Amino acid sequence: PFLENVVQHPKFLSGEYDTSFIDTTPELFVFPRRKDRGTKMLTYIGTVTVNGFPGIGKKKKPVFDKPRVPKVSQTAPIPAGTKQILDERGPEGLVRWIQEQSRVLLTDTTFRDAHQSLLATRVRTIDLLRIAEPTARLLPNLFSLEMWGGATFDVAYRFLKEDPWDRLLKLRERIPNVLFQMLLRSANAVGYKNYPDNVIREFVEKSAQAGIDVFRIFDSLNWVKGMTVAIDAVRQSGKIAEAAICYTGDILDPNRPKYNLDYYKALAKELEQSGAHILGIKDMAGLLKPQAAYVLISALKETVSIPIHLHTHDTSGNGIYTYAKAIEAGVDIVDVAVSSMAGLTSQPSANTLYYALEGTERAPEVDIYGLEQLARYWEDVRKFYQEFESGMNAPHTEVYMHEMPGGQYSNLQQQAKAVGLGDRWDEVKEMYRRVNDLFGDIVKVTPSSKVVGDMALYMVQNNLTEQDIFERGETLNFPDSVVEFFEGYLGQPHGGFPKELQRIILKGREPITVRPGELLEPVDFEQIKQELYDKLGREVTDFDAIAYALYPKVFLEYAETVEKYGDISVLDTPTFLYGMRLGEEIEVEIERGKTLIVKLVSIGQPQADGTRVVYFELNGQPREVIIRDES
Ligand code: 3PY
Ligand code: ZN
Repeated sequence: PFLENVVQHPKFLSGEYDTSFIDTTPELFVFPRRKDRGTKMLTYIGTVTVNGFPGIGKKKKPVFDKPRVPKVSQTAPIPAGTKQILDERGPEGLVRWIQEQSRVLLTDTTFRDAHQSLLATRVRTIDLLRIAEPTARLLPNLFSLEMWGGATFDVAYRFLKEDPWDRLLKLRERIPNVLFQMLLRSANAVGYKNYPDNVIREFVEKSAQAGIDVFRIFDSLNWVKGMTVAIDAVRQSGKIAEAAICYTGDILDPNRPKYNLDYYKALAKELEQSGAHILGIKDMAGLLKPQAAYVLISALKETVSIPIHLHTHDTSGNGIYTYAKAIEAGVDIVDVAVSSMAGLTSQPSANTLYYALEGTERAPEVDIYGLEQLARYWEDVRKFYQEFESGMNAPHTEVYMHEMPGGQYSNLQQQAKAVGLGDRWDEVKEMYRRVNDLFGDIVKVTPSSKVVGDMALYMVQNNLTEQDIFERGETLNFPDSVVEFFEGYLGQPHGGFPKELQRIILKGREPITVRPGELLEPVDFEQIKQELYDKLGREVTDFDAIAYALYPKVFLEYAETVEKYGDISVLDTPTFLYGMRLGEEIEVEIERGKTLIVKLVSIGQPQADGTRVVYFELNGQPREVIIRDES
């Protein structure tokens, strides 16, 4: 207790006492040394200012306009929405409510897929929180907000150094009225490989408790067997199981019979029988052409009796036309994004769809002025992330050739740059298509799309052709993800694996044909918590334990960063990505009602040991930090 009193004393925490004895006698302390929050934060700002941000490098900080936040009432009650319907009537009641609507319903993906697809998933919690309540007030009639899951989960830890659970909890506080939706990769959870069944159950249970209402569940090979654990877990948690079919190929192309209408009808029926409350059609690359959408939705409406929710990407520029045809065919819900975060590899624009349907029977109930105000905010915030834009600035019909998911495009491009293939991007796209054909024409969506992407990068980097693979495959070291895929650890593709290629890649090892979850040992969460406690020397939450079970290395690196820099999610995005300009002053709200004022005074010359002293003022007091100059 004495030690606790000491270390929690405000003077101790603020560094006013000489605490060097902590360094000299570390054995006295079972917890890590604590630097004060201010110094940690200045160390981060100094580091980014001197060395730049990963993926951006050292760049002069641009001057950005302050984002235009819509002016909404702070006091009027937030209008009720679909969240209240679910809470009051349960999943079946909500499904009946959907079926009673004659208008098309909307899901807004701005908080998840839109930035995953346009900005390499880099949008930070702070920028979501600022617009959260205005969104709740301006768009109370949405069916749902897709705001979590997919790549946002690991990118939060990996690149943004923030906690995705914290994002979920804080958004839930501010948006009490609209259903929260996440993208769940079935047995791959929010990762890139299959996990043990108990990890999936634990993940679903905790996500539901933290605020997720609608789980869009898909399998990257459309393998229903791989989806059942997740569907059952969601049903048990009392939430909405939206089981999705990933759309690939072209049902109207007679030369592409592998994924024809019968294939989709059979899958839809199977998912309905597996317990889906809603059938999702996940057109992750934007391959569903308008006429095909009409044919597909019409056929599925006759095949199943649950609502149908359509998701597409606007890469080709045909998105609104596809939605118009799907809506004509009776689709219940479609996915859109706020206009300034829509189009191209993102979802079609909500604002555009509003005007396309204005005055028709199925026009969505949405306040266009609210949408326009939100669009202004996102127009401003998007600029913060300009370094992560893919460079695509016009419709890209080439997607019908390479079939790359919208959410993968900007990420794979970053990956290509990182391995020195930035100037061979066209070749990578072409190779992506060739790898798909080599693999027997598979569904390409995370993580199967990552397998195709990894193989394409590998082949371009090593100047390999298909022929080389067959002739010299025995001597090649294929990427891990490719080997795992052919081992059967992502499940079984429709029509099976190409046998000869599988033999070459596995170098004689036997693949599995059962559900990987049947072979994987359950994770012992108590043991994980103990392990983490020992490593981190702090209380470990259930959320931490799940994250660690999903990606141990990424989570530990995140925890280390937080230990070093403190909670840097509170920094404004320009400062987080670019550091500070000389003489600049910023305000950082480190907790509600507690603000630090930081000024960058000067940066010292490099010293003999490769460090620089960076001089700040913190709340008017001079502070210096020593930063290693990596340049
Ligand atoms: C994801 O799994 O993250 C996707 O967005 C797939 O489309
Ligand atoms: Zn998508």
